[in-house]
Amino acid sequence: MTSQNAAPSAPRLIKACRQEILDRPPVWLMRQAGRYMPEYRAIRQKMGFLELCKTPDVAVEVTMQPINAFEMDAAIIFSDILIPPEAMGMEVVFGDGGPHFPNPLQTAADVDRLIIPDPLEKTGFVMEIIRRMRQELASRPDTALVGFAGSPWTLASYMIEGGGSKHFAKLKGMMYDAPDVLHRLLGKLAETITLYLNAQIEAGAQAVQLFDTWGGILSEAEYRRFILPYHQQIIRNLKRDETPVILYVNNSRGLLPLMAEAGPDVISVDPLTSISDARQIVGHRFALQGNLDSTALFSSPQVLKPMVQALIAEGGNQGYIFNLGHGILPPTPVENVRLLVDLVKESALTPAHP
Ligand code: 1CP
Repeated sequence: MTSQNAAPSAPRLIKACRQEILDRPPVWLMRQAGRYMPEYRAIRQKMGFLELCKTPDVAVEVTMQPINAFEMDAAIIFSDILIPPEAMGMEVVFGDGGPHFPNPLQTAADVDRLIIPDPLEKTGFVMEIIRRMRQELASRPDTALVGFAGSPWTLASYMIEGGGSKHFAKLKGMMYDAPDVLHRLLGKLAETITLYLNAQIEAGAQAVQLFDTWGGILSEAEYRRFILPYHQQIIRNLKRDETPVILYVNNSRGLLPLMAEAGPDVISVDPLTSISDARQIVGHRFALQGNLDSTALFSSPQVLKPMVQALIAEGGNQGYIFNLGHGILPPTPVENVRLLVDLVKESALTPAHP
């Protein structure tokens, strides 16, 4: 993918993924639709989370809420990483304390019972959201549509622990005691996620992001065994000629070279490594995304503004996407989100081409 071959109409985010020189970086925020927005909370009063994910009309409305309110350069489809595990045959419940699986995986037989779902048959509602979103964005050709999935390791953590976890004792227990069973699960998940993301690309997702929220709990040697091969398998098998792949790993300090080995187009950097250090570590083959600390959005505008401006200057206008280092937090003040997006959009670093 060279800039000479790029379609002139590609959205700003896609141009940044291809490392084209821009007048300013694109901006979007991980988990930009959600509980910090009063419009989202109003819809959630009337509807459960899973029902929302499976009702394309409403999911499209929620996907558009941050775009209508703040005009980010990308929309991320409203869904959750735990939709594919449900399609594989696991019951998932989204409660007030976060999602959980009432019957977590414990044995080899539990893993063997999981199916590799046909993404259209079992998760057709996600593809429908994507198709409708592309129609919705037809009048905003510079706003990209981002699809996503959880990575096998992070999905396995929820499926084995039964929900969020502090120590990941069950997951690591399987890793130490029954690594072959864990590999079988990770292999099934990699196959499922490859099919799922390719279906999203076919439905119209213009970039896809792989979320490895819990990738950072492993040592480099363990990451090389239990995460990297599955990232490589997924990324190698995606239909990505025109669709960049963004890889996000939280707590990725020390793991950035291994993220690079997975071969994505974009490396999404968490808040613990500076963008300049990340660039030094991974080189210029990758665009970078990130990495404002989500809690910076709780600061006063006087404090937030110079932080955002410094990050815009550090990231630059080639191969950089402004984002947070992790998802936006529910108590985030809406006015600070507006300030952040406006600052990036006003930042024009070089004059636009005539
Ligand atoms: O109560 C509610 O309204 C539900 C809250 C909520 C929302 C808004 C959940 C439950 N999921 C989502 C949407 C979501 N989740 C999106 C799309 C929205 C957007 O980006 O605008 C995305 C991309 C996710 C991805 C996701 N879900 C991740 C990976 C990203 C990350 O931030 O690390 C993870 C780990 C999940 C699991 C999950 N789903 C929901 C919660 C509260 C959690 C975290 C559970 C935990 O504590 O481990």
